[in-house]
Amino acid sequence: MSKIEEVKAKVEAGKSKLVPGLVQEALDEGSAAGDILQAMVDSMGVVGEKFSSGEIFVPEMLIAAKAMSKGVDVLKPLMAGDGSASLGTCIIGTVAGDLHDIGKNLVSMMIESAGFDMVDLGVDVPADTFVQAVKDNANVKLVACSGLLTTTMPALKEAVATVKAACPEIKVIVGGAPVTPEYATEIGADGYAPDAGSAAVKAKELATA
Ligand code: B1M
Repeated sequence: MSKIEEVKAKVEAGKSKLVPGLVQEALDEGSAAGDILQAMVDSMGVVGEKFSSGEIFVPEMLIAAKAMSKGVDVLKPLMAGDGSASLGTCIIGTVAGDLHDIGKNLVSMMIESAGFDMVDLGVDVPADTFVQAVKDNANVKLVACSGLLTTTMPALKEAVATVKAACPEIKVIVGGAPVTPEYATEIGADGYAPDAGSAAVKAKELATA
Protein backbone atom coordinates (compact mmCIF):
# COMPACT_ATOMS: atom_id res chain seq x y z
CA MET A 1 0.00 0.00 0.00
CA SER A 2 1.42 3.43 -0.93
CA LYS A 3 1.71 6.10 1.78
CA ILE A 4 -1.14 8.08 0.21
CA GLU A 5 -3.35 4.98 0.27
CA GLU A 6 -2.39 4.49 3.93
CA VAL A 7 -3.39 8.09 4.69
CA LYS A 8 -6.72 7.48 2.95
CA ALA A 9 -7.36 4.25 4.87
CA LYS A 10 -6.43 5.73 8.25
CA VAL A 11 -8.61 8.82 7.72
CA GLU A 12 -11.54 6.53 6.89
CA ALA A 13 -10.79 4.55 10.05
CA GLY A 14 -10.55 7.75 12.09
CA LYS A 15 -6.99 7.19 13.30
CA SER A 16 -6.26 10.78 14.38
CA LYS A 17 -2.97 9.93 16.06
CA LEU A 18 -1.56 8.12 13.02
CA VAL A 19 -2.71 10.41 10.21
CA PRO A 20 -0.35 13.40 10.79
CA GLY A 21 2.73 11.14 10.79
CA LEU A 22 1.57 9.34 7.65
CA VAL A 23 0.89 12.63 5.89
CA GLN A 24 4.41 13.75 6.76
CA GLU A 25 5.83 10.43 5.50
CA ALA A 26 3.90 10.80 2.24
CA LEU A 27 5.34 14.32 1.84
CA ASP A 28 8.84 13.04 2.64
CA GLU A 29 8.42 10.41 -0.06
CA GLY A 30 7.72 13.19 -2.56
CA SER A 31 3.92 13.17 -2.79
CA ALA A 32 2.37 16.53 -3.60
CA ALA A 33 0.38 18.21 -0.82
CA GLY A 34 -2.58 18.59 -3.22
CA ASP A 35 -2.62 14.84 -3.96
CA ILE A 36 -2.55 13.97 -0.26
CA LEU A 37 -5.37 16.43 0.37
CA GLN A 38 -7.43 14.93 -2.47
CA ALA A 39 -6.93 11.45 -0.98
CA MET A 40 -8.32 12.66 2.34
CA VAL A 41 -11.26 14.38 0.62
CA ASP A 42 -11.95 11.07 -1.15
CA SER A 43 -11.89 9.31 2.24
CA MET A 44 -14.64 11.58 3.48
CA GLY A 45 -16.66 10.66 0.40
CA VAL A 46 -16.33 6.99 1.35
CA VAL A 47 -17.26 7.81 4.94
CA GLY A 48 -20.36 9.63 3.70
CA GLU A 49 -21.38 6.64 1.56
CA LYS A 50 -20.93 4.28 4.52
CA PHE A 51 -23.06 6.60 6.64
CA SER A 52 -25.77 6.70 3.96
CA SER A 53 -25.84 2.92 3.76
CA GLY A 54 -26.07 2.53 7.54
CA GLU A 55 -22.67 0.87 7.80
CA ILE A 56 -21.37 3.57 10.16
CA PHE A 57 -23.00 6.23 12.34
CA VAL A 58 -22.43 9.84 13.45
CA PRO A 59 -19.60 9.06 15.95
CA GLU A 60 -17.57 7.29 13.24
CA MET A 61 -18.15 10.23 10.86
CA LEU A 62 -16.96 12.56 13.58
CA ILE A 63 -13.73 10.68 14.32
CA ALA A 64 -12.97 10.41 10.60
CA ALA A 65 -13.48 14.19 10.34
CA LYS A 66 -11.09 14.73 13.27
CA ALA A 67 -8.48 12.50 11.62
CA MET A 68 -8.75 14.49 8.39
CA SER A 69 -8.41 17.80 10.25
CA LYS A 70 -5.18 16.56 11.87
CA GLY A 71 -3.85 15.64 8.43
CA VAL A 72 -4.83 19.02 7.00
CA ASP A 73 -2.91 20.72 9.85
CA VAL A 74 0.29 19.15 8.49
CA LEU A 75 -0.43 20.35 4.95
CA LYS A 76 -1.58 23.85 5.88
CA PRO A 77 1.85 25.54 6.01
CA LEU A 78 2.61 24.14 2.56
CA MET A 79 -0.58 25.49 1.05
CA ALA A 80 -0.67 28.92 2.69
CA GLY A 81 0.18 32.03 0.70
CA ASP A 82 3.21 34.23 1.31
CA GLY A 83 1.07 37.04 2.74
CA SER A 84 2.78 39.62 0.56
CA ALA A 85 -0.30 41.26 -0.93
CA SER A 86 -3.65 41.69 0.78
CA LEU A 87 -6.78 41.77 -1.34
CA GLY A 88 -8.77 42.73 1.75
CA THR A 89 -10.58 40.84 4.46
CA CYS A 90 -12.81 37.84 3.89
CA ILE A 91 -15.34 36.79 6.53
CA ILE A 92 -16.07 33.05 6.38
CA GLY A 93 -18.39 30.71 8.24
CA THR A 94 -20.69 27.72 8.03
CA VAL A 95 -24.30 28.86 8.17
CA ALA A 96 -26.77 28.50 11.06
CA GLY A 97 -27.75 24.95 11.98
CA ASP A 98 -24.77 23.42 10.20
CA LEU A 99 -21.77 21.97 12.04
CA HIS A 100 -19.67 20.80 9.08
CA ASP A 101 -16.37 22.65 8.94
CA ILE A 102 -13.78 20.64 7.01
CA GLY A 103 -14.80 22.02 3.61
CA LYS A 104 -15.14 25.52 5.05
CA ASN A 105 -11.65 25.25 6.57
CA LEU A 106 -10.17 24.16 3.23
CA VAL A 107 -11.95 27.01 1.44
CA SER A 108 -10.62 29.43 4.08
CA MET A 109 -7.09 28.10 3.61
CA MET A 110 -7.25 28.51 -0.18
CA ILE A 111 -8.83 32.00 -0.09
CA GLU A 112 -6.13 33.03 2.39
CA SER A 113 -3.48 31.70 0.03
CA ALA A 114 -4.99 33.86 -2.73
CA GLY A 115 -4.12 36.95 -0.66
CA PHE A 116 -6.99 37.67 1.74
CA ASP A 117 -6.92 38.23 5.49
CA MET A 118 -9.38 35.71 6.89
CA VAL A 119 -11.83 36.09 9.76
CA ASP A 120 -13.30 32.66 10.47
CA LEU A 121 -16.57 32.72 12.41
CA GLY A 122 -16.67 28.94 12.73
CA VAL A 123 -19.82 26.86 12.36
CA ASP A 124 -23.53 27.41 13.07
CA VAL A 125 -23.20 31.12 12.26
CA PRO A 126 -26.44 33.16 12.36
CA ALA A 127 -27.00 35.56 9.44
CA ASP A 128 -26.67 38.63 11.69
CA THR A 129 -23.25 37.49 12.89
CA PHE A 130 -21.89 37.72 9.34
CA VAL A 131 -23.15 41.33 9.19
CA GLN A 132 -21.66 42.18 12.59
CA ALA A 133 -18.30 40.77 11.47
CA VAL A 134 -18.37 42.95 8.35
CA LYS A 135 -18.88 45.98 10.62
CA ASP A 136 -16.29 44.91 13.21
CA ASN A 137 -13.42 44.26 10.80
CA ALA A 138 -11.42 46.58 8.56
CA ASN A 139 -11.39 46.45 4.77
CA VAL A 140 -13.91 43.61 4.37
CA LYS A 141 -14.38 42.79 0.69
CA LEU A 142 -16.02 39.40 0.82
CA VAL A 143 -18.31 37.16 2.86
CA ALA A 144 -18.01 33.41 2.23
CA CYS A 145 -20.81 31.14 3.43
CA SER A 146 -20.59 27.36 3.50
CA GLY A 147 -23.52 24.95 3.82
CA LEU A 148 -23.34 21.13 3.72
CA LEU A 149 -26.90 20.09 4.47
CA THR A 150 -29.96 20.35 2.27
CA THR A 151 -31.77 21.37 5.46
CA THR A 152 -29.48 24.39 5.93
CA MET A 153 -29.82 25.71 2.39
CA PRO A 154 -32.53 28.14 3.61
CA ALA A 155 -30.00 29.42 6.19
CA LEU A 156 -27.61 30.07 3.31
CA LYS A 157 -30.34 32.06 1.59
CA GLU A 158 -30.98 34.04 4.78
CA ALA A 159 -27.28 34.75 5.24
CA VAL A 160 -26.94 36.12 1.70
CA ALA A 161 -30.11 38.21 1.98
CA THR A 162 -29.12 39.63 5.39
CA VAL A 163 -25.59 40.57 4.32
CA LYS A 164 -26.78 42.06 1.03
CA ALA A 165 -29.50 44.11 2.78
CA ALA A 166 -27.12 45.50 5.42
CA CYS A 167 -23.97 45.86 3.30
CA PRO A 168 -24.83 45.94 -0.44
CA GLU A 169 -21.24 46.73 -1.43
CA ILE A 170 -19.91 43.48 0.06
CA LYS A 171 -19.61 40.50 -2.29
CA VAL A 172 -20.97 37.18 -1.08
CA ILE A 173 -19.74 33.80 -2.27
CA VAL A 174 -21.49 30.53 -1.37
CA GLY A 175 -20.71 26.85 -1.69
CA GLY A 176 -20.96 23.41 -0.20
CA ALA A 177 -22.01 20.00 -1.48
CA PRO A 178 -25.76 20.62 -1.97
CA VAL A 179 -25.30 24.09 -3.47
CA THR A 180 -25.58 24.54 -7.24
CA PRO A 181 -24.69 27.56 -9.37
CA GLU A 182 -28.41 27.96 -10.08
CA TYR A 183 -29.24 28.02 -6.37
CA ALA A 184 -26.47 30.55 -5.73
CA THR A 185 -27.92 32.84 -8.41
CA GLU A 186 -31.48 32.31 -7.14
CA ILE A 187 -30.55 33.44 -3.60
CA GLY A 188 -28.66 36.50 -4.86
CA ALA A 189 -25.07 35.42 -4.15
CA ASP A 190 -22.38 37.16 -6.20
CA GLY A 191 -20.40 33.99 -6.64
CA TYR A 192 -20.42 30.23 -6.32
CA ALA A 193 -17.61 27.71 -6.30
CA PRO A 194 -17.77 23.91 -6.24
CA ASP A 195 -14.49 23.39 -4.39
CA ALA A 196 -11.80 25.14 -2.38
CA GLY A 197 -9.47 25.82 -5.29
CA SER A 198 -12.12 27.46 -7.43
CA ALA A 199 -13.42 29.38 -4.39
CA ALA A 200 -10.03 31.09 -4.18
CA VAL A 201 -10.12 31.98 -7.89
CA LYS A 202 -13.70 33.29 -7.61
CA ALA A 203 -12.87 35.26 -4.43
CA LYS A 204 -10.01 37.05 -6.19
CA GLU A 205 -12.20 37.73 -9.22
CA LEU A 206 -14.97 39.25 -7.07
CA ALA A 207 -12.64 41.39 -4.96
CA THR A 208 -10.77 42.83 -7.94
CA ALA A 209 -13.79 43.32 -10.25
CO1 B1M B 1 -22.54 15.00 8.12
N1 B1M B 1 -23.67 14.84 6.53
N2 B1M B 1 -24.14 15.12 9.21
N3 B1M B 1 -21.33 15.04 9.60
N4 B1M B 1 -21.18 14.52 6.86
C1 B1M B 1 -22.93 14.80 5.20
C2 B1M B 1 -22.80 16.20 4.62
C3 B1M B 1 -23.89 13.86 4.36
C4 B1M B 1 -23.83 14.10 2.85
C5 B1M B 1 -23.60 12.38 4.72
C6 B1M B 1 -24.49 11.43 3.99
O1 B1M B 1 -25.65 11.26 4.35
N5 B1M B 1 -23.99 10.76 2.97
C7 B1M B 1 -25.29 14.21 5.00
C8 B1M B 1 -26.03 15.40 4.37
C9 B1M B 1 -27.19 14.96 3.52
C10 B1M B 1 -27.86 16.16 2.96
O2 B1M B 1 -28.30 17.03 3.65
N6 B1M B 1 -27.90 16.19 1.65
C11 B1M B 1 -24.90 14.50 6.43
C12 B1M B 1 -25.79 14.42 7.53
C13 B1M B 1 -27.18 13.89 7.23
C14 B1M B 1 -25.41 14.79 8.84
C15 B1M B 1 -26.29 14.78 10.09
C16 B1M B 1 -27.72 15.34 9.91
C17 B1M B 1 -26.29 13.33 10.62
C18 B1M B 1 -27.18 13.08 11.83
O3 B1M B 1 -27.01 13.70 12.86
N7 B1M B 1 -28.11 12.21 11.64
C19 B1M B 1 -25.46 15.66 11.08
C20 B1M B 1 -25.83 17.15 10.96
C21 B1M B 1 -25.14 17.95 12.02
C22 B1M B 1 -25.28 19.44 11.73
O4 B1M B 1 -24.51 19.99 10.94
N8 B1M B 1 -26.27 20.08 12.33
C23 B1M B 1 -24.09 15.44 10.52
C24 B1M B 1 -22.95 15.51 11.31
C25 B1M B 1 -21.67 15.29 10.87
C26 B1M B 1 -20.46 15.24 11.79
C27 B1M B 1 -20.49 16.33 12.88
C28 B1M B 1 -20.40 13.87 12.46
C29 B1M B 1 -19.27 15.34 10.76
C30 B1M B 1 -18.75 16.79 10.53
C31 B1M B 1 -17.52 17.10 11.36
C32 B1M B 1 -16.86 18.36 10.89
O5 B1M B 1 -17.08 18.89 9.83
N9 B1M B 1 -16.01 18.84 11.77
C33 B1M B 1 -19.94 14.92 9.45
C34 B1M B 1 -19.24 14.51 8.30
C35 B1M B 1 -17.76 14.30 8.46
C36 B1M B 1 -19.87 14.32 7.06
C37 B1M B 1 -19.25 13.81 5.73
C38 B1M B 1 -19.01 12.33 5.89
C39 B1M B 1 -17.98 14.48 5.28
C40 B1M B 1 -18.07 16.00 5.15
C41 B1M B 1 -16.71 16.52 4.76
O6 B1M B 1 -15.97 17.01 5.60
N10 B1M B 1 -16.33 16.31 3.48
C42 B1M B 1 -20.41 14.17 4.71
C43 B1M B 1 -20.45 13.21 3.53
C44 B1M B 1 -19.74 13.76 2.30
O7 B1M B 1 -19.37 14.90 2.23
N11 B1M B 1 -19.63 12.95 1.29
C45 B1M B 1 -21.57 14.38 5.58
C46 B1M B 1 -15.00 16.65 2.99
C47 B1M B 1 -14.97 18.14 2.60
C48 B1M B 1 -13.59 18.49 2.07
O8 B1M B 1 -15.90 18.32 1.56
O9 B1M B 1 -17.43 19.67 3.05
O10 B1M B 1 -18.14 18.99 0.71
P1 B1M B 1 -17.08 19.40 1.63
O11 B1M B 1 -16.38 20.73 1.10
C49 B1M B 1 -15.97 20.88 -0.23
C50 B1M B 1 -17.06 21.45 -1.17
O12 B1M B 1 -18.38 21.18 -0.72
C51 B1M B 1 -16.73 22.90 -1.26
O13 B1M B 1 -15.32 22.93 -1.15
C52 B1M B 1 -14.90 21.96 -0.19
C53 B1M B 1 -13.51 21.50 -0.47
O14 B1M B 1 -13.28 21.24 -1.83
N12 B1M B 1 -17.24 23.87 -0.32
C54 B1M B 1 -17.32 25.18 -0.67
C55 B1M B 1 -17.62 23.75 0.97
N13 B1M B 1 -17.95 24.93 1.46
C56 B1M B 1 -17.77 25.84 0.49
C57 B1M B 1 -17.92 27.23 0.47
C58 B1M B 1 -17.61 27.91 -0.72
C59 B1M B 1 -17.19 27.22 -1.85
C60 B1M B 1 -17.02 25.85 -1.85
O15 B1M B 1 -17.71 29.24 -0.83
C61 B1M B 1 -17.94 29.99 0.32
